[in-house]
Amino acid sequence: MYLIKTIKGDITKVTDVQAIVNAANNSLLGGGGVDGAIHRAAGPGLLAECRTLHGCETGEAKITKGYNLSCDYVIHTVGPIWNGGRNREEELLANCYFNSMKLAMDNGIRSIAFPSISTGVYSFPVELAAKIAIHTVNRFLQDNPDCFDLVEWVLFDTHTESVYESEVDKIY
Ligand code: AR6
Repeated sequence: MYLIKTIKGDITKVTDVQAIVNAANNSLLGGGGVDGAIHRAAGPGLLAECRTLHGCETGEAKITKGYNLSCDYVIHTVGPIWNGGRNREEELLANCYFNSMKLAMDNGIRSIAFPSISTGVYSFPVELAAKIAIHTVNRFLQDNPDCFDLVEWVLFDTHTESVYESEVDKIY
């Protein structure tokens, strides 16, 4: 069986997962927000490996090593920029979660931490993002029940944490 949980905190400080997910941009060459924090904590080796990946399409995911982070891997995914829901943003956000989980599973990763993809600089509404996140991951886990031990969301602020927590409560 697997556990799904939410915690409030800094995803770069998490020590109980094999992979953390980065909310990156199409270049995969770093930025602000959680992306900047992950690159700072991982060190220059991460950027060097990212340069070899030649970017990432929105909704897709790519994997690197974790360098100075305590996790073994970073999965980089690119969330959609919110534009009022007119540009397939919901489907693209679901793709981020599905493709990150698939990439983790294919690499034998059994524990993974996500941030709240797209709800910072990219302005996706938090309530809708949380529903899509929890629903997509829960469905993936139901379809692949023996592949994961732990999926957690590490949320930076109290409001975001309470929104994700209430979505997780709905599935139990
Ligand atoms: N740990 C966990 N969550 C964090 C951390 C952290 N250390 N730092 C910020 N957050 P954002 P996006 C939260 O803007 O909306 C970057 O420049 C933050 O409070 O990081 O997907 C990329 O390069 C928010 O709840 O990601 C892209 O250009 C959530 O992480 C762009 O931002 C996501 O906010 C991506 O925008």
